[in-house]
Amino acid sequence: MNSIDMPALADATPTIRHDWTREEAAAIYHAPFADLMFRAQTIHRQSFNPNEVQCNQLLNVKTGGCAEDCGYCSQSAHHDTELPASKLMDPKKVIESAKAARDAGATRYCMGAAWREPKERDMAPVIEMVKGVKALGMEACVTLGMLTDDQAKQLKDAGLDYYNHNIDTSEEFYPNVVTTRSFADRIDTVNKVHDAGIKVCCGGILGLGEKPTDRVEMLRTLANLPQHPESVPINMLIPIEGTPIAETATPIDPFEFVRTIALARIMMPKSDVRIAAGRTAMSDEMQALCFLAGANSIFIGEQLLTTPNPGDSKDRQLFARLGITARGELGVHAHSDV
Ligand code: SAM
Ligand code: DTB
Ligand code: SF4
Repeated sequence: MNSIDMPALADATPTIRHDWTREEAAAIYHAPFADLMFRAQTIHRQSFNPNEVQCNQLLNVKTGGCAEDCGYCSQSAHHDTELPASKLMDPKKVIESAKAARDAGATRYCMGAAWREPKERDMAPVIEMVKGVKALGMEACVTLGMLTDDQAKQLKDAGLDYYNHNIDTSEEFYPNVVTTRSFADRIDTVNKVHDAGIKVCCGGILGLGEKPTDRVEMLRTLANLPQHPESVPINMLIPIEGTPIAETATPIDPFEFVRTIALARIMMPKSDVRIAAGRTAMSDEMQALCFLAGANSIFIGEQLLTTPNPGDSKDRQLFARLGITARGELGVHAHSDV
């Protein structure tokens, strides 16, 4: 392993670049672990309080029956996962759940719908959800599949803060994961979201059977976009029975996961980097290494979209043991009038 350049002291300003080469990104990913962690942690401290973690709560507002064939997903109509499909939730119920999440420490509420793309008639209820979440003082995020420019504008006008749309893996490996859309389709929607003035949440999944190069290239694609996604979720595959990828994939080495987090932090110094799905299968020590590598965001609560998450009491214990606090917590009393 070859050592890599170390950054300037923690009070320096990070350099924001959009011209990372394959070779430099790969050299960082494969550097000796101590060098990689030191570089990532130093860069992390230039922009963030390393003892704060931003907390998000997910809710699946429309479950199952999705027309896309993402090989990892419980909600694709192409796989026999025994997940019952449901209609779009009542916005009032969604807003009630958002209020509970805010009181548990979440500052952002992320609403997911298992759609290839929203239909025009879906926009009004989704907009009502976004406005309701905003009225609680929380940031609002939705993930609805592909968008038109007009739909992106409608969401922006409703006050939407973030749109989640992942590229999941490298362009080269992408056809092994999804065949009903292309990598270029994904980038196209990401660009539309950005052009509408909405912040971009875009990341991927590890443990699909991809190679280290695919992880590096996925992050290099994001880091070389004209603007870095403001939020970068890194999911660890949750194997779902009945999905093709669950049958072939083998669990990722935890150090490879941590290296990916570190590379995201180094190449996108000012973005929030999230340990997204998969924390129920991670040890506390692995999560602590992710935070040291520059992760500064998680999903809280008992449930992700269709699968379990560690839950608040476990996360509270972890935060207490590591001296971490939730960033910008709104609390039960901050908005007692709502
Ligand atoms: N339908 C929307 C879309 O594809 O953009 C939104 C929902 S989709 C479930 C959001 C992301 O969750 C996926 O891009 C993937 O990265 C992650 N994800 C889905 N199923 C997962 C699984 N079984 N394990 C880990 N991550 C998963
Ligand atoms: C993201 O990158 N991960 C979240 C969110 N964005 C929408 C979803 C994780 C889903 C995990 C599998 C499930 O619960 O179905
Ligand atoms: Fe549909 Fe999203 Fe699941 Fe793909 S990841 S099948 S687009 S819900």
